[in-house]
Amino acid sequence: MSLDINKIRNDFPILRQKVNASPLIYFDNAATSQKPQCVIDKLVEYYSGYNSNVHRGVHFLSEKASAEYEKSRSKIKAFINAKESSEIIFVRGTTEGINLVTNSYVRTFLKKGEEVIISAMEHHSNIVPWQILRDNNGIILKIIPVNDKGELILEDFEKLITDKTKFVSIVHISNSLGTINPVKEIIKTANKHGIPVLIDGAQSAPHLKIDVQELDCDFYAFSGHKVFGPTGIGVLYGKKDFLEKMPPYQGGGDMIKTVSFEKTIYNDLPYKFEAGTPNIAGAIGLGAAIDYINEIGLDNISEYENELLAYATAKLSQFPELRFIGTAKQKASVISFLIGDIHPYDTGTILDKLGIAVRTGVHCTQPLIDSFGIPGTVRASFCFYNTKEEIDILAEGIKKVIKMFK
Ligand code: 7TS
Repeated sequence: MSLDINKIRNDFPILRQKVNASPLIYFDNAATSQKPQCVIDKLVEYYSGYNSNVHRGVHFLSEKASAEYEKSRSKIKAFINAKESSEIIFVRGTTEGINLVTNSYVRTFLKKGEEVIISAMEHHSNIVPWQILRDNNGIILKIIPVNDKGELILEDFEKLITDKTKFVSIVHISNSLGTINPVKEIIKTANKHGIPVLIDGAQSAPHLKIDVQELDCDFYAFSGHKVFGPTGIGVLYGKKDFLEKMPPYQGGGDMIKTVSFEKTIYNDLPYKFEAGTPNIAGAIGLGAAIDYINEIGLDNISEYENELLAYATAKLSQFPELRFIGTAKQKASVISFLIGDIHPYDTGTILDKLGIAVRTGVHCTQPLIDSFGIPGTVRASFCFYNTKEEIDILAEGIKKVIKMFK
């Protein structure tokens, strides 16, 4: 099936505007994606129709809000094919999902001197929480290296595993290079050694069909705002067996059954991990975003985005001055590049003058970018509402940048 891109673009009001007198070309989808009207409408519907706290009132509005909130949880369960809705924890985003696991599971069950493996292409949110544990609890952090194409060196992964290795946490798709990691293989290897695995799905949930049971990962985290939903909402999936034995991450309302000064009984899953009033509007909006993705179909989305990636790669290859950073065999629709020795910030600023939004810098993956010996990259990340015509305009922009700096 080919997508009706004009119809799709019409669903995104933000795309109709001009920036610096040119039609907006939004190529910063890896940072956050734009929101379709149905998601915006759902937020307005909640706030204007049934704004109320969840799981508390017997009154009409609270029951309606609670039902919609839980309906979203069921949609997310189906979206990633979790076994049960209670395995879906609402969090702020990928960052909070990872911090929940490090603070609850790892802090409780790993002892000083035990090892955690991450990779050299992690986002800071899958590095720093582990470093905090290393510095406070004495765990040891080991890093899977990356080759010069931006692929994980898998042979080294097995070599890093010892009988002290107790956790693996890996990014599914690199936000700065677009590399799609062979996470299924990594999970299989780790499981063979009885090691739990967390997958950072921030960049995979918007682009690939995810089946957590098929992957057999123990945890999977993603952000609502990258899957066309609101900001401030995200998901941590965890296998029930793990979540059951983990202590709460935060204490407060809703995560308890009974409280006395002597003893508190915690609530059942998933509420044990949802202390306080949650982002109700965000969760309900995320449900609408998932309906929208399902309507288009993730297989159709992946197919079209692969077409955009191939087109852009061919188009930008015409410039001998342009150097691609990240040339993995398996790639998602992200192109990171440098033009000669022009600073990425300068390229980004000139492209912005033409209405083209790209991200420049280290993309919260400083160790990875440092390993290439560069100050940063210009990153164009594509999504299903982008077009080949927009990529042509990017190529024209790059031509201008080259001319200006000659
Ligand atoms: N992991 C990956 C792979 C990411 O790309 C990001 C955000 C995060 C974790 C953190 O997600 P958050 O929603 O909790 O902030 N990545 C980017 C980016 O590439 N540009 O801006 C944010």
